[in-house]
Amino acid sequence: MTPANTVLAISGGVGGAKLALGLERVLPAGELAVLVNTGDDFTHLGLRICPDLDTLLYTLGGVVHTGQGWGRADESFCFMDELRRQGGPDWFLLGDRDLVLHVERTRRLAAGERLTALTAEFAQRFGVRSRLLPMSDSPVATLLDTDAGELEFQHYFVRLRCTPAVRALRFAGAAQARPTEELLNVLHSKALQAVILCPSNPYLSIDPILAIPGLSAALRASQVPIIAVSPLIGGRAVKGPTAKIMQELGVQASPASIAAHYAGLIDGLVIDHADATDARGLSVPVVCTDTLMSTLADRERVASIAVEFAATLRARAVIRSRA
Ligand code: FO1
Repeated sequence: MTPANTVLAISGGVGGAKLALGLERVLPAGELAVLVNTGDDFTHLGLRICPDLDTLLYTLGGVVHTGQGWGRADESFCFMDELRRQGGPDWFLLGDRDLVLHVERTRRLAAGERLTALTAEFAQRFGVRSRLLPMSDSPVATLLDTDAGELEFQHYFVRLRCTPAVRALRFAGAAQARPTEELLNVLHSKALQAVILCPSNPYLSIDPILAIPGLSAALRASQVPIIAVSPLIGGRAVKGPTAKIMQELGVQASPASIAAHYAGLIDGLVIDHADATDARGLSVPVVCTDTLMSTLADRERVASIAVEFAATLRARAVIRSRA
């Protein structure tokens, strides 16, 4: 059953998790569901690793390394030290505690369990009050066509530190992937009040989700406001390669480009004051605020603004005709 007044946040990793935490704290308990990108997932050292799901688990579970925004706060690296000593691949850091999730997930997936079901169980064990919903139970892989050849996401993002220039992206497996029953129940529920696209990278983190046909269609058919929080501040990304990728794809890093990217999907856009002058004449209603989420108070404030914005659009019945 979908609890009354559910808000669905759509998130990638670090940036999205910050807003998701704010939303969890300003909404009544149990009223947040988070739809999470799994296009970053990969198999490494024989382990199935789901970085964005784990970032959400750790952030909402209160155990995240706050400086990094991913991984665990109270972590040790005996496994990595030994792996390095044995000449194993050491470019992707796996902490000893973090490793447990990857080992357990790999074992349980191999035994036939669904990613959604085991994520729900992990979330419960971490004391997470919100529902974490992977975008699909079947694997989807974000692949980047770059000037260094085609790269799997983590090789581009972590091993090569986003240095290669991106020419195009594709999401292998997305066309065959199906949204889960749990996610469709939320999207079809009368209890759903709003959908909030977190300030995650539209190309790397949100597009893989929208590439799943049944999911994109269900979102577009929903009769609740869909708003996005822009990942840009003054034409730059707070963290990560959003602005760099936009430039490489020949798109100006501006609110207008974010609105155009989500055209036909969103009903409103939250942008930073620093981008206010670039926001004139946008095709959707805009709310300007300070979107930098350094502190917990910032996260709660941006979350409240997003929830109130969606409520205003709902009251005014501003639901765009979605393509
Ligand atoms: N990000 C890094 O920049 N370096 C790492 O070594 C690294 C390891 C890692 C291990 C587990 C995990 O769940 C996430 C990890 N991340 C690491 C973060 C992650 O790969 C990216 O931030 C996301 O995929 C982008 O959202």
